[in-house]
Amino acid sequence: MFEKEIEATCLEFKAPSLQALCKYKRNTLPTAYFYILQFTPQWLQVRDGYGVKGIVDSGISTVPRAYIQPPAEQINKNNATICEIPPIDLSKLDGPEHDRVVNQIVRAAETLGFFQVVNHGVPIELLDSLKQTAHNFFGLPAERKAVYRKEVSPSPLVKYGTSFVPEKERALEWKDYISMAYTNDDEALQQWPVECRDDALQYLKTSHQMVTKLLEALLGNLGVELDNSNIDAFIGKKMVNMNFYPTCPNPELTVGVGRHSDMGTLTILLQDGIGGLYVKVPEDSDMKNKGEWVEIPPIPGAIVINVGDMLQIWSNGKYKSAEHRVRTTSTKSRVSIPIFVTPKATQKIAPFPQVVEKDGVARYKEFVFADYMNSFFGNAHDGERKSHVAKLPRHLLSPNQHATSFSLSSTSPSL
Ligand SMILES: O=C(O)CCC(=O)C(=O)O
Repeated sequence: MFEKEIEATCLEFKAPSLQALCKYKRNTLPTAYFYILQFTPQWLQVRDGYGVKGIVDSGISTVPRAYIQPPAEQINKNNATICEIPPIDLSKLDGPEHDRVVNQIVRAAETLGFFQVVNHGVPIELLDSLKQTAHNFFGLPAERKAVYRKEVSPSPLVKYGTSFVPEKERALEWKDYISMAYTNDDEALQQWPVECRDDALQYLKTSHQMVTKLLEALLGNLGVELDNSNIDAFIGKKMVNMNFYPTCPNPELTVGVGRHSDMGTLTILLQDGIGGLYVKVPEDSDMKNKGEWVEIPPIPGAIVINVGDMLQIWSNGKYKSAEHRVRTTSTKSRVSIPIFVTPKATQKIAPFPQVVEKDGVARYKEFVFADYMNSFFGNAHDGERKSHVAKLPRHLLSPNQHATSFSLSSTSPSL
């Protein structure tokens, strides 16, 4: 593949072959391919701020080779079943049905790790407005979006890009995104793109109570009480993304997002009506269709919630941070707007002692969240379950090994 480009790149670096280029640049093959990709006119266009949307708008009739996934990663729409789990009504948490709703939340986290919620407290008009805002942002001229490219963004909080880690991926994802990290209201209002900031900030703020209630339920079930003194250990950082999946001439060959699990505590996801979000039923779940991909159907007014790797680790594997991926379509562009809720970078993470005590074994070793994040963003979406990075070989574990050493403290006393 890329014969001409390989030749041009090798020439540029005065290397006689691709293998020699890898050796010379001390690169792995995917990184070498990334260099090569940079020489293709289409990639230059994507990189310069046009995004995948730019190449679609230019009128292509087949996907460029760089976006063709290996057969194992291609998504066969006909094989997937729809997830039939009804949405959970969060307004009932405040009434006599509180315990039943908590059980629904816990059961969903323990089985698929994905569920949908309604009556969640985020205004429906805001959800509609967010989707329109995402379309408006990605519809801007390339030069207005390009100012937020990682290399040139005026703010460390804002990043506009394409795919996940293009320099590490053998095949690119069919997606553009804008990512806005939250520090405080003032910085968000000053630094987030003016076209998205009001809706994105409102979304973040109006979803806070829902996040707290969900966590109270999930942590309470593990014997951990959520209060002001420990809340930052779980949700100390938040980031709002807007994802844009342009129409694709060959949806069967591409992915919008490749399979991955989310690294944080919880993800709050607004999807539009197009569909295409698939979740793999965890192999260690007690659902009957283990290992199968199920589609999370769009439900008007609902928000999708999923368990992240940290919650899986704190729960010692009880709650599932499930692999998921997104298919592309040829008919309509799709938007989704996730809020990634994570601990602070300095947070120490390990299974809760009370859970370890019950289980008789700690399934994960302690680490600092920043190290996990670095590994997450340093790897392509290739299906490797990142929570396994922290998994201890069983023979190294003695019962209750971590039961006494874990605390919800940060490595930095000032946090
Ligand atoms: O677009 C979606 O439905 C999911 C997005 C996603 O998985 C991500 O942004 O990590």
